[in-house]
Amino acid sequence: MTACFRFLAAALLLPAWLHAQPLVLWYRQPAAKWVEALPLGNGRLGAMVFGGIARERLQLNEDTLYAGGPYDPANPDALAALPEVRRLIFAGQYAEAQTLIGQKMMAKPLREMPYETAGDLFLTFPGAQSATNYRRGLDLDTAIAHVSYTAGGAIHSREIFCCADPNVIVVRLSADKPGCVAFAASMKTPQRASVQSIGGDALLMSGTNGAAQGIAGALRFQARVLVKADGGTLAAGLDSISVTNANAATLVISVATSCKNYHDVSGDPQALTEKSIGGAANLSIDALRQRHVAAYQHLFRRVSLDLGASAAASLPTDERIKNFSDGGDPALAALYFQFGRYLLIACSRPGGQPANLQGLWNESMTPPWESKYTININTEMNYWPAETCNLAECVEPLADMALDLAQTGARTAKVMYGARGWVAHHNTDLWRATAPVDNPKSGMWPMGGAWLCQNLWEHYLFSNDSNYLAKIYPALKGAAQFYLDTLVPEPSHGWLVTCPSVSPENTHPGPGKSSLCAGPAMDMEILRDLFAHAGRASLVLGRDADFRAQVAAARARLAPLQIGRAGQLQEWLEDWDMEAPEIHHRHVSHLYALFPSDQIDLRKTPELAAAAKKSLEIRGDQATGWATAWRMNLWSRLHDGDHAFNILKFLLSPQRTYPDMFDAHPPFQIDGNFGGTSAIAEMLLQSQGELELLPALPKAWPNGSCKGLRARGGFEVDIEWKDGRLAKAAIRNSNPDACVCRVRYGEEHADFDVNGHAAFSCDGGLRELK
Ligand code: FUC
Repeated sequence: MTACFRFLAAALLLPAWLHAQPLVLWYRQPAAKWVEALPLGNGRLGAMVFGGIARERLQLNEDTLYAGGPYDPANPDALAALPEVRRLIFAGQYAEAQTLIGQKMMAKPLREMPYETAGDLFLTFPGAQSATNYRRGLDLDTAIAHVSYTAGGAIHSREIFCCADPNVIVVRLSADKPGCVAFAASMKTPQRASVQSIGGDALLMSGTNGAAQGIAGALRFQARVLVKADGGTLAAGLDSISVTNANAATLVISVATSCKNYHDVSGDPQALTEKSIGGAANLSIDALRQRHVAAYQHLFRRVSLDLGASAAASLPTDERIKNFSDGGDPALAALYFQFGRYLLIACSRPGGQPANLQGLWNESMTPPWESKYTININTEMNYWPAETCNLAECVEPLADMALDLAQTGARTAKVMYGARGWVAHHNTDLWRATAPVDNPKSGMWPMGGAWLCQNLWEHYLFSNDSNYLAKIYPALKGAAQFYLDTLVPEPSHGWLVTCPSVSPENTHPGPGKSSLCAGPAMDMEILRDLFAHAGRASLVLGRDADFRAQVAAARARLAPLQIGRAGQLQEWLEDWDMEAPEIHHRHVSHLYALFPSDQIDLRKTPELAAAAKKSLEIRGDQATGWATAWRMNLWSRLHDGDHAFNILKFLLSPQRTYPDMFDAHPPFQIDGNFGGTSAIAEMLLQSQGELELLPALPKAWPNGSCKGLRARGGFEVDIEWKDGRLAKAAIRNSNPDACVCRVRYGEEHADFDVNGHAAFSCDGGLRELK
């Protein structure tokens, strides 16, 4: 056989779904590990699809299935200890402060509730031990996972998708010859639950969640699987359903808990699962697929990205990840970018929970860091790509969570600090716990809620939606009020600072090997944003003039950004950076001002930008998954595309990306995916003030195009570039109030009146195309 003929033969055997290649993750073998399985989700339900030949495993999640029940962990001893803790910190007795915080100020219980798996659906295929032409994959354009292979003389196909309405996971099994579909379906779970078959064609799992950290389980849950066969025989066992000699079969899966919200667990999982299954039962597979694809593509297809193609793109995804750092596969970076968008659509949609540390995919009862919300970076990073990558709707669950935290955090503010407003520390969970957890070194950070407010503000900047602003205003105002009541003047300059606090998780070299301190740079940066945004919101909404004056006055007294003796941006009030025990620490908290905030800017604050660059150089490029992705965003803001691309080579290598493209902290944590997606968008378009085209285009992507990225002010942008230079751009305006847009490309800039739509060319000057 000639090579060409072999190629053609192989191409002819390819299943149809594999032809949509630029947007397909695919593999030549089933998943052997969980991080090889492919994720599906509709914002509430999730499934990891393994694609086994003799046995398919669908690991299932529902985004409210956490341990425990409503609880309030605020420690009433904290308030009395607070003055002494502050005195110790200002006296430099950090270790003593840490001990006292450990005794008096930490949450009870000390850890939050874990997010847990619902269990597994297994499909066993009798006699199907070996197969040829095996392929499995995930088509990002349709959000459908596929498995296909030849066995027993027939080509077998599996299609799995997670439909938003009705809220179900759908599995379709078919073969190219009649009567060849045979399998047995069963379920298993580590939860306190039982499984039985019901009605002759369905499985029902019912159970209750468990206790954790002494907090009793308060949730009931159910999972249902309806099996429909086309031809053949359907038979029910005690806890299984089998199908033999069918032409095809469809399984519809629903999971629900009794969680209505963080303080109400009176929901009815039976009614919910029956309703979802009922909504799907009478729809044909084609109708279900059509509904799913239409709803998904409404979000996904807003953005396209072409960074160039090469022969490497025809390899399976796991092999491409191994080779990416060689530099010859720009299309893998585009796939990674779109995978991040896919994941956000799959794990964060209106009405559901926000994306947690693992999005919504977790196979364990005791996952790393409880797979909940770490709000000293990770949850915020999850939403970095939402606005720029045109998925603004996906932010809604985050805004809803912040509004919940404003409720629970009001009690924590009062009980622990005697303050108005609300506060959340470095973690939260389904039950919206807000007190400091784990240990003082990481937990005693009263800024988690304030940082979330920055994400919320971004949503306003991209939309200019004043109804939305009115909705989030109580959260902005309450967060600001907390700091008006709790900031204290530091003894040397009288600057207003947080105390006690930490620069997230980084030990400083002051006495006592502690991270406890007053007024770390990040806190000051977050507060500069919060006070500005809360003040601006009150102005736009025409409310609370006194409050506006108060936040402006407090803002002016915050400790300033300082440049240290190595030319670096100081992480703490003291010039400690160069003696810090972990000089390459993963968190780059003080660089918040450069990204995600815009307080440091290459053009507007060049000295501070140079200091931030110095800090970044000192920290180094390689860290945990999310920390690597943060560095990539930062280098993009410094307009160094080649540096950002070099970091991507590490992020998109097997060291930081699993075969299914999930980010490796390690272990799996989804923030790195979202941070990486955001960074690629930042390389192509930025909009802090001006709408800047290709601010950090690396040499590795000389030709390409993107469509549908979004800029602050409500603009949508298409860009085309050739030989490393901008060729053409088009800007659409979805906000009729803001028509004039300042566009920048390198040193050139021009103002355009974008009334609806404008297109530009750039061949030695930004010019409008009439
Ligand atoms: C923060 C990080 C860790 C990890 C955890 C979930 O504490 O410092 O690296 O990502 O969150």
